Amino acid sequence: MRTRAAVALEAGKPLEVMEVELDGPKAGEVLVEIKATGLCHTDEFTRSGDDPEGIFPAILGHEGAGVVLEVGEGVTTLKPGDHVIPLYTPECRECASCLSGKTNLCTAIRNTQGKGLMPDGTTRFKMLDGTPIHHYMGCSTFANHTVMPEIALAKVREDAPFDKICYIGCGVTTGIGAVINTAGVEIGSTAAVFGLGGIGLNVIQGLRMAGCDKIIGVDLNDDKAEMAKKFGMTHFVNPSKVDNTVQAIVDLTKTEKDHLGGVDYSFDATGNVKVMRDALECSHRGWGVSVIIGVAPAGAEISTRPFQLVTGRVWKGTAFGGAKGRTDVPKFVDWYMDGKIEIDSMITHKLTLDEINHGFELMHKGESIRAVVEF
Ligand code: NAD
Ligand code: AHE
Ligand code: ZN
Repeated sequence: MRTRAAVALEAGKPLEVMEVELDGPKAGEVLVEIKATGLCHTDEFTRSGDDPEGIFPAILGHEGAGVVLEVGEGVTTLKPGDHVIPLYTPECRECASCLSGKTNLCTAIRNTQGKGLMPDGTTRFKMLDGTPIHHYMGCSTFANHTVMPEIALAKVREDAPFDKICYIGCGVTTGIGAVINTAGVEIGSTAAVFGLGGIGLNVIQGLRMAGCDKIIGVDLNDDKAEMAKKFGMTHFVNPSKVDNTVQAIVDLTKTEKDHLGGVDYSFDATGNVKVMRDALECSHRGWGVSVIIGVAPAGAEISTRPFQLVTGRVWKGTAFGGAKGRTDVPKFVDWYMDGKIEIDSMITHKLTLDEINHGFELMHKGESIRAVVEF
């Protein structure tokens, strides 16, 4: 079939919206009509050329929602008409990782996914001249139609609006999941969140749900503070306006009984390795846990004095908020529909596919939280 997609032809170039050819689903695969997709900073990271796994030409996008149109041979858990959210972290329920009970990082198809291919090692997308186009994160939601493995689709309720629940495909689940699954934040904790964008705001929302007492937001952009306050931020630090960001956070958490200070939990949602260091070092001696969410460019490395860890701080990372997609994503959709989590106000811009590059401009200018393309 033919469909319309925004294609990343080369690193660093704007996406080009065009008609592409899409082959139907093979065994174990599903054809999905994408109804809406969010623009996550990770799409921009890959588009820009910073991603060591970036392959071009590719159809980016991994934060979508849509409807099943057709299923391939052997597909048993989905049928045409089902509403689905694509999962860049699939859940096969059979691999060693899924069975371990210790991680959400299903390994069933990670190898081919990282090469921009379907599990059989081929691509379903091509240009009208026959040039193959790579898949991205196993999703390619910047296309009106895509083909995905059955294990990489979460079936969700049919009354949930696509233009909101697409955000659960990455940002919402990553942020809230980082708090609940990865950090395991307890009631009464203190926390610092670095980067108050589409991910950081959901970390803040998760911290409020977990019953955090003090939630310190950190961002270079003062304009991000207003929205963060609405989601539960209690204090704001702009690193460009203080001498020492770590000290500023430590000072905010000192009490009469605790002269040391430091947050119980910190989260990096910037992808900047210097910020990751600050996030670790502002966490409390003896028990502070710092969670890396941000994705850093090729070649970037984190560093700190080992003494920071010797003295009890723990450095962790999280992908998709530690969520098991087919199991957890439908629950996130229920939480949204039941009013337990807020999404609508974070979707600051709605675009058509033709306007997708404007969405990346808004991200760069710091003017959007989430821009969503509706098909
Ligand atoms: P975003 O662009 O919406 O937000 C980033 C925020 O960080 C912005 O508000 C920006 O002003 C702020 N910022 C940038 N540099 C800063 C600095 N030095 N100090 C303080 N604040 C700074 O991006 P997003 O969509 O929220 O994504 C955030 C990061 O999370 C990206 O690196 C993205 O790739 C990553 N991510 C990771 C996962 C995962 O599963 N681990 C999932 C989604 C996104
Ligand atoms: N390709 C990059 C790494 C990108 C990365 O870490 N991706 C996250 C999800 S970001 C979603 O917005 C992830 O899920 N990682 C686990 C995995 O298996 O990719 C690189 O540096 O090579
Ligand atoms: Zn993402």
